[in-house]
Amino acid sequence: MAKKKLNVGMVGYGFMARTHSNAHSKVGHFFDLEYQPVLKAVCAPEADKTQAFADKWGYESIETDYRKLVERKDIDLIEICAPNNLHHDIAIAAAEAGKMVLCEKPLARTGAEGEEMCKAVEKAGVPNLVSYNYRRVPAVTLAKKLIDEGRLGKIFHYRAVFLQDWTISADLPQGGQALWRLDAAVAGSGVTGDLLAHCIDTAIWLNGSIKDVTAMTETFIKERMHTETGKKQAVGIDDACAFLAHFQNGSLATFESTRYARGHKALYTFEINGEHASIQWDLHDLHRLNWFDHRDESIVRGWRSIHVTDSDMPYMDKWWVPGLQIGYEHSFVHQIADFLDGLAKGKPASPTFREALETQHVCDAVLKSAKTGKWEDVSV
Ligand code: SOE
Repeated sequence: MAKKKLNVGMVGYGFMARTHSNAHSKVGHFFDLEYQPVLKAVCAPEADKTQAFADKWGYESIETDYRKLVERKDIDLIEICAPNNLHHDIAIAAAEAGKMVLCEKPLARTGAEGEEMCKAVEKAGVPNLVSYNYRRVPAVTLAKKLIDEGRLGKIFHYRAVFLQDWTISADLPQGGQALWRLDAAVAGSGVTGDLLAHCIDTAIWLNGSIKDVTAMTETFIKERMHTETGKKQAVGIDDACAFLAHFQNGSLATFESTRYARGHKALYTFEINGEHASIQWDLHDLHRLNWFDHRDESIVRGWRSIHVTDSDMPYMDKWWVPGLQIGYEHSFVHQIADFLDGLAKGKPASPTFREALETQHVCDAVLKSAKTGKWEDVSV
């Protein structure tokens, strides 16, 4: 049967636009879906770079103004892979033009911006999704299944870290195309919105809502040259952040993130300890889930490392044969597959803008607590 076409208008041509474009190109080869994405247009202000991206990934056309892109009749889905300060305006313009919206994480710079974006997509009634890709790493999806089946019993502890080391040099400028993540005006925050947002999204998905937090942040390099002004400017982002939290279900959490952990490029790990069992996951070994079950007979009890590749594991029947693992980029393929499947079934994929707003509220409470030095409730 001929597939329905879903015409994609991509905003951005950076790292995330590559992950999303790759996912669109691959999804139809591996998943049987009613919809097939068509790479219609890519949009960014720099025409030459945008054209080069279009040529490389097979986009049919380019735009240099997102307002023109969202008005185009031949576009169904606007995908926002632009810096965080643009998410709000592009998402609202897209929703008002009746387009579906897929937005890279974090949803917005603040909860207030995110709330306006939620209202816009809800008023327009357009399908929407925020890209928290790690949920769709099969081992993480398996963790969700094990928890939902009650195999861990009552959850006591949730522990997450996301460690990097790429901003240690004081010579690194802030701002501009490659380094906007260091510019608070553009990014909204530092590691809190960029890295902890991933940890928080996974945590809420696996273990439910977070009630309150107490946090500390640090900016180790206080001034950096700004790429756009050429001047030294105060650094407004958090280079490191650690916080404690209570979940609504009574469990306790610790979260830590930094871009100053020498030796770590993207060490995202979480561990969950329940009454009967514990699980551990590590992005550097993303196809494995570690599992300890106290109910095992004592002489064989111990941590086991589940190689998540068999065809009865989440998403794995779509790929190779048991024993052959997949990687980071596949989480984006799974994301678009779930989004397209949700469209066909009229059942939205998660997290929608509204669901992802919860992560934004936790980030706001974390940054507030780092300033007040007090426990802060998470807004609902
Ligand atoms: C930052 O270096 C970054 O690219 C994040 O922006 C991504 O969301 C994360 O998945 C990897 O690290």
